Amino acid sequence: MIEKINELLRQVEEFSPKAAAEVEEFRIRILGKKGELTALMDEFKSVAPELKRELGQKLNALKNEALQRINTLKEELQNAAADSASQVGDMTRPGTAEELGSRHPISLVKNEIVEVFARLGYTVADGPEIEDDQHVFSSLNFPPEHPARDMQDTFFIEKASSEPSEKDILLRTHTSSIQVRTMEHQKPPIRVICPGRVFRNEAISYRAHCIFHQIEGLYIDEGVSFADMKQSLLYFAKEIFGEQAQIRMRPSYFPFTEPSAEVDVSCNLCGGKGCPVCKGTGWLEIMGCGMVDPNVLKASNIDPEKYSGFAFGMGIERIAMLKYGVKDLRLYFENDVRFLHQFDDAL
Ligand code: 2NL
Repeated sequence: MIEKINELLRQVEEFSPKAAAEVEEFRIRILGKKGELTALMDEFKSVAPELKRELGQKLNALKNEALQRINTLKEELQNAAADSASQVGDMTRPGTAEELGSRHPISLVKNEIVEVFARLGYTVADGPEIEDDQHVFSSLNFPPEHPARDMQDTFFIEKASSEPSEKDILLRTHTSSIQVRTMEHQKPPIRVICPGRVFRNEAISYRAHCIFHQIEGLYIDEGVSFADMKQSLLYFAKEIFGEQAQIRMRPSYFPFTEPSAEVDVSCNLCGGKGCPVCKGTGWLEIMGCGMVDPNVLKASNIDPEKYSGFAFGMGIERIAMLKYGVKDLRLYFENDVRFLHQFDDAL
C-alpha cells in the first residue's frame, strides 16, 4: 500500500495540465467517489493496527497535497485564460493612464523670454552646437591671445596646433555664433533672439556646469541707440520679474561690444532693501549687453558707418534660479522627478 501512496504522490507532483478541464478530470480520477485515493482510504480501513499510524499520516499528507495542487492549478489556469481574453477582448475596459510629465524649468523660462522678445518683433534663430573658430571667436573680435580660446576653457573637437587657427572646430561657448551666421545671411534690419546650449570646460559645482543654456539677442538697423537698448531691457525685466522691477547698468567689457554693460534687476525678494539673496545690495545681476563693436559688423559685411546695433546675453539657468529660488545648478541636469514635478503648474 505504501508504494501505491508514493506512486500517487509522484503523479500529483508531476501533474502539469494545459487547461482547467484537465485539472477537473485529474481531480475526479484521484479524489472522486471512485477515485484512486478514495479506494486507498477504503483499503486503509482493513490494514493491521500497528501500521495504521504511519499509513494514516501518509494518506492524509497525500490528500492535502492533492487538494492543494488541484486548487492552485485551477486558479492559475483560470487567471491565464482571463488575461489572454482581456488582451484581445473587451475594448470598453478603461485603459491605464500614463503619468504626465511636465516642462523642464529651463524650457519654461526660455519660452517665456522668447515670448517677451517676440512681442518686440524679434524672431528666433538657431545654429549648430559644433562650430568653427571664425563664428565663435574671430568674427566676434576676440584677439588671438584671448583666454577663452585656450584649451583650458573651450572644448575643441579639432585643434590645428597649439596656436588659435581658422581651422579649429569646437563646441560653441556662447550662442553669439548664431547671430554671426544671421548677420552673414541677412541684411539689416535684423532682430533675432537666439536660445541654445553652450559648452565650457569648467569643473562642475552648485554654481558652474560644463553645459548650460544661453539666450542672446541682436538688433541692428539705422540709428539704433544705447537708449533703445536700455528701454528694451527694462521692458524685458518688468515682463519677467514684475511691474515693480527696476534695472541699473554698470560699465563692463566684452570683446564684441563697445560700450558694454552689466544689467542688474532690483531684488524682488527684499524690494531693494537688501537681503541674503542680493547679498545686501538690493540688486541682482541678470545679463550683459552693449553696442555691437564696429569690428563685429565689418567681419559680417555690415557697414558700421550706416548701421548700428545692440546685443545682449544671459544665462537661462541663472534667470530660472532667481525666478524659482533654485539654489543648486546641478538640479537642472539630474532630472530627478521630485525636482521636475515642482514645475507641473508653471506651464
Ligand atoms: C553675458 C554677456 C553678451 C552679447 C552677449 C553679442 C553678439 C553679437 C555681437 C555682439 Cl553677434 N554681442 N552678444 C553682447 C553682450 C553681452 O552676453 O553675460 N552672457 C551670459
